[in-house]
Amino acid sequence: MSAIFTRKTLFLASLATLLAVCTLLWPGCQGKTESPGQAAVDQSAPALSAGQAGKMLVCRKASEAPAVDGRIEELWQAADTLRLDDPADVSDPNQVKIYTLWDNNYLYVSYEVADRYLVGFQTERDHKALYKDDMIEVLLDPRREATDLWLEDDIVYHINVLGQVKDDRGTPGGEVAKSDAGWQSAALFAVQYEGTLNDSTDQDRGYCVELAVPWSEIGLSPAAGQKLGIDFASGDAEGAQEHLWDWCGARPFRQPSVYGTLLLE
Ligand SMILES: [Ca+2]
Ligand SMILES: [Ca+2]
Ligand SMILES: [Ca+2]
Ligand SMILES: [Ca+2]
Repeated sequence: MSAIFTRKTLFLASLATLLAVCTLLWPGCQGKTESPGQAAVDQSAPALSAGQAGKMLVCRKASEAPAVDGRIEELWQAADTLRLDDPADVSDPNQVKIYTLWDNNYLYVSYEVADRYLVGFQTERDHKALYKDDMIEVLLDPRREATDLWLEDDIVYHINVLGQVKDDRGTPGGEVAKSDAGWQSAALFAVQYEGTLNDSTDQDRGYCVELAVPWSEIGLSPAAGQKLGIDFASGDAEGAQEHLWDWCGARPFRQPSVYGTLLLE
């Protein structure tokens, strides 16, 4: 009995190791292996205002417009990247890689998320519980006012694994609790996932999100040297458990005073 148990234990341990390695090496929605991303704190950047935490990510100009189809094509490899892995002390934290690009029409952001257990329920736009699904967030303070107010120009896009969005923006009073989900973005987005949703009996691979925000939506005319206040976040649902984390440590996330900077090059 114990020998059988030992063989079974060894088999399960080997299987777990193999799956862990597969997860680590998952090349995402692009069909090829790639090198890991890099942290994006630019030490050579000019001093930022007190409200800016000093985190910076360079956003390079796209050689051509990516197809917003949830697949990270070759041209994204020109982007500087940011790792935003789940910091929670769990056995298999989600591994998240973020890319940004821009052209004259859009700001592009993509997320590549390795997630062993895919969870998603909300198919209704602006559903209040969408953040409880596996999902990503992009939070923008376009004018870099860097205040604790969530004002009319401040926008957050939540996009879940099912490809649904909760998009909302601040109000003149700046109260976080009054963020206006009735506002509807014209951004383009798409999601592809690999695995089985809401089924914990197997091991999933993850999902990819592509988002294209029209410059007209955030009131900016893009040019090299342009800076935006930005935060990136992600949420991992794992059965009854759920983790939310972000790049800048903003609490609540709708707190532009601690956002980092996206610098167009
Ligand atoms: Ca694409
Ligand atoms: Ca998950
Ligand atoms: Ca909305
Ligand atoms: Ca599954």
